[in-house]
Amino acid sequence: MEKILVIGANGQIGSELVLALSAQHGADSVIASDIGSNVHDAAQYEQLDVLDAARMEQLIARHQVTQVYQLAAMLSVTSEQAPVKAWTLNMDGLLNILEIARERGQAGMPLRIFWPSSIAAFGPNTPAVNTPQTTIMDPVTMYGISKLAGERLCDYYFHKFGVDVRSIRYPGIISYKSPPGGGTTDYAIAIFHAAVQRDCYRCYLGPDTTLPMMYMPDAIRATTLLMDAPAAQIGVRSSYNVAGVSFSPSELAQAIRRVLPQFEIRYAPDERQVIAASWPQSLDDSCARADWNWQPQVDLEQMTADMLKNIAAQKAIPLTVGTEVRACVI
Ligand code: AKB
Repeated sequence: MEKILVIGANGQIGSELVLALSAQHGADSVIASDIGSNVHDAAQYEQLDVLDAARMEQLIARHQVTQVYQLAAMLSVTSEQAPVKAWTLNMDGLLNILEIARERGQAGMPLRIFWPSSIAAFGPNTPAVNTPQTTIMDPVTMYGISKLAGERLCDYYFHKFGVDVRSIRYPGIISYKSPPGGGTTDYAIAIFHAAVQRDCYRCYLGPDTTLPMMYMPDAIRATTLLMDAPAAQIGVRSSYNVAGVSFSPSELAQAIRRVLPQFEIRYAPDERQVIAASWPQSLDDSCARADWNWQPQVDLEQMTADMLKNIAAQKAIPLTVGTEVRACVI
């Protein structure tokens, strides 16, 4: 029986991953952990600071953990505000779990590790359209630099010590259950909240800034598909490109307008535009497709309809066509 530890379980991806893993393996098999309290009422919860390697090791031993999803990290925008803190958290958090996996593997108690990389690991000299799996990587943000270094660490621990570590370069993840925190792609969630509240949306990226994105159900499926694949099928030990949908703010606004024709958007690009401009527009994910049968299922129209419906239900606001929008102040 698998025993699964999710570190960073209070975050946008972690909170939904705990639910999906509990449905798949049973709630008894999943231990949620984060630095704070059990905000999502996980059935089993342990407080854990990812920088506390001794406690991490103790929890893994006590629960006889076989798989760890190490999701605790600072995202692109918050990392630019505190680069040294971001480097420490993002790198030491990963290194702690890789070292524990190395030691346990040598003692005959192997751990399977998942660690998220990001499209931020690419940079301005990376081919932006249909970005290949293996290509130039010259990230210009501290977040991206930590992701690229993390990918190299994962590859190193697999080849040098046989640690079964697996990773995905997540695009921007769109979801409605838990808010994202401090990312450049967060506009693509905030826009739906504005649309439902009948607010005009002030977008901090320019209208044509195309970025790779993915709806949360696809992101969770990609993650568990990769972790469930036999080790022999995992040909990439740094991190896999996975593609969902690519769109720009103006294309997303048009998709929202097909449901709510009154929706309005204005553009006021800020420093996040520089980050977004250094990232790919779309990804070639043929390696993930070939190695572990990855296929996205949700397109822009389906995602838009589902986001609007669920956010409207959460806020108890009816999705009414033609309702007046508050004036745009820019
Ligand atoms: C961010 O915007 O920082 C993240 C990411 C693309 O990794 N969503």
